[in-house]
Amino acid sequence: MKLLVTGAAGFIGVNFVRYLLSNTTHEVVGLDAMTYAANPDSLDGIDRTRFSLVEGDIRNRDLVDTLVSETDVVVHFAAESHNDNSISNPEPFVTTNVFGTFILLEAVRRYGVRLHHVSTDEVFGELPLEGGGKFTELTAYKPSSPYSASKAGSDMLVRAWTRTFGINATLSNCSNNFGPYQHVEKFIPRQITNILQGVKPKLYGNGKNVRDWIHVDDHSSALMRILDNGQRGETYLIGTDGEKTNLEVVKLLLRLHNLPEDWFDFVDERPGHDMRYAIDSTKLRTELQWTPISRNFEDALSATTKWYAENASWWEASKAEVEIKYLGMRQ
Ligand code: NAD
Ligand code: TDX
Repeated sequence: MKLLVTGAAGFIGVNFVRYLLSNTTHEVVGLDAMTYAANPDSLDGIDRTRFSLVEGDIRNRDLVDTLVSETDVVVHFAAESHNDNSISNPEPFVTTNVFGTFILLEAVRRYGVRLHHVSTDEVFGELPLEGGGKFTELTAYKPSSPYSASKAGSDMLVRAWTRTFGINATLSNCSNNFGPYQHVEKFIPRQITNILQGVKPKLYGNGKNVRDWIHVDDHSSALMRILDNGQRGETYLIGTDGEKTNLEVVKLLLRLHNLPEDWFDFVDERPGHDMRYAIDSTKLRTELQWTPISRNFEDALSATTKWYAENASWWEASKAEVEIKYLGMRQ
């Protein structure tokens, strides 16, 4: 089988491509615009006999048409993905996440190609800290940020194209990923690389916000299961019951580095900051018999920390740019 993976040079895309090449005999073509979020070094060592990368934009109708016409399945990761960026400059979020998904949908409709659309739990908005239950496939959409609104828009387009045009699509909404190759603008890599550079971790607001962490390899295995057994038109929520406050994550990172547990700064709050996310993945586990690897969060975080310590050349240049950007954003 031949898969077209959009966003293949980004964090989850590159981990998924590596997972696919190790666990299947599929051929993979990656499509990536190589924005600031993509790092060409992430593709080092990937078996090029079964993988090739096309540098291009999902908003390019002719390019997308040609690539989709030559593929069996599209797995769509490409997106602008960072909430803070969506607050300072929302436009590419609308054009890539909404319009880009529209271009892909029209192409899969034209050529009768299967699509899996990768989305986020943020489309559901926030849960309260206490007594809010968890998100399920039936939770109503209530996005808070320009990022989550643009992802919600893309999900809605996928659902409409499935119902009205009968395209063969599935959709998944996953919780917060962590692992190797994640851009240093994101919470966990930012704090790890701060510590590695002798800088205190930075917590927004009061640090009590909760995220439901999943290792990126569990996201990949869930996507594989959906590609193999998912039912046309269905949505699946992906998560591994990994709720932690941001403060807990920072304290754990400090402990892993033998630093005092109060060695961090509180900085300005993120506007519109969602309080809590939590995924109920019962449908995926029961209907598709998906089981994540049972990982200890502390061990997985420690392995991720080790990866960043051993791969400083992968992140140092973008770290400098990111911290300049954050300086202008909040203190
Ligand atoms: P990322 O920002 O690391 O990677 C996104 C990739 O898409 C980059 O390589 C970028 O160059 C590419 N891209 C951006 N605009 C493009 C365009 N117009 N045309 C072609 N390529 C373009 O993001 P990520 O964290 O790997 O997220 C991947 C997908 O998973 C996104 O759709 C995101 O919404 C979703 N998701 C992410 C998380 C998470 O925790 N990171 C959780 C759930 C869902
Ligand atoms: O320096 C920081 N300090 C801090 O306290 C940063 C960068 C973040 N935070 C907080 C904000 C969030 O509560 O940490 C939490 C996680 O922040 P992000 O890594 O920016 O993730 P989040 O906003 O939760 O969104 C992520 O998960 C869902 C991904 O970026 C999205 O692409 C995905 O859809």
